[in-house]
Amino acid sequence: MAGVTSAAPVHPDGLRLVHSGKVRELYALGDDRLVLVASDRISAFDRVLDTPIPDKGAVLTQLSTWWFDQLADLAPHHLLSTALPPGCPPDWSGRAVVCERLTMIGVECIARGYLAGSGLASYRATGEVCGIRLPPGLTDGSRLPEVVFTPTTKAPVGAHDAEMTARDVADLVGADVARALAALTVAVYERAAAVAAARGILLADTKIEVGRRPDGTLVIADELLTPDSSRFWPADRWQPGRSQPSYDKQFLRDWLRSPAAGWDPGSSTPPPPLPSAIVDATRARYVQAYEVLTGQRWS
Ligand code: PZK
Repeated sequence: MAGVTSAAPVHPDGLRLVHSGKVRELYALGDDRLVLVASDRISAFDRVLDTPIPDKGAVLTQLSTWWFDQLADLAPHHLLSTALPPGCPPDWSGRAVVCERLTMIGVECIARGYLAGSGLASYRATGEVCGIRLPPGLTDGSRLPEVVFTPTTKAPVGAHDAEMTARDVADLVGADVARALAALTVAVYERAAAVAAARGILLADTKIEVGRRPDGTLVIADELLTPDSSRFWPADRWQPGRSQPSYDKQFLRDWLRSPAAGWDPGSSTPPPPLPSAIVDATRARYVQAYEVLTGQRWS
């Protein structure tokens, strides 16, 4: 192709970029498959940081792949292969998967067994989460009397997801699909919570993405049960009434808010570069989540 130049980003043969997220990209592979590529970029306070976290993309991809395998008998999933298709850059190895192209359902499907994050905020404001009334007296980290389905809208980039009631979901996708989504999300939570419990980990909540095949079959897609989509808490340190230590980015957020960072997350200035100690500690948390949950060493 001598003499051909383009301002568009270079993309591998046969692959067309279809979505670019904050930290991941999605390429079409022919008409009915996608390549999902996780980068080492990390986001916090709705910003993508300039400093990458080495191996983050591979750790999350491989943890997610492990979970798809653990849950394979529960429901169909979108994963087809972890082998890198011809033409892909070799540095995608370990952090790209080939998956079935689905029609995605525009609902973030969340199940909660414990109260934290936006669920806690909603409970404190109204006593309810997604229109579900919860008993009085619950606090940060409380176990819920039963697992609840607490869906949210999929907001466009820059906007925030909003709570949906069961009725909202039914109005969007129909009553039958709404019931099936709730049942699937709760079943994924229950199974994953049991797997995690055997490793000494509490699964507080999880968010799954669901798509449909042309025949209507619901299929679990995207990343599954990673620290970016779920709250995992060391069970032996669980203590309702405070924010729980977790395997997520809380550590990074705490540093970004600290005087050491010299940055105001509420400002429009870009976040500062991360010191190597913060990069290393953040990487170690992702690796630890992988190792504790899978029982395998990261290598
Ligand atoms: C799909 N996303 C979110 C992920 C991004 C955006 N199997 C599938 N079929 C059709 N669409 C999707 C999937 C999956 N997974 C996922 N958007 C569409 C997303 C990664 C990067 F930019």
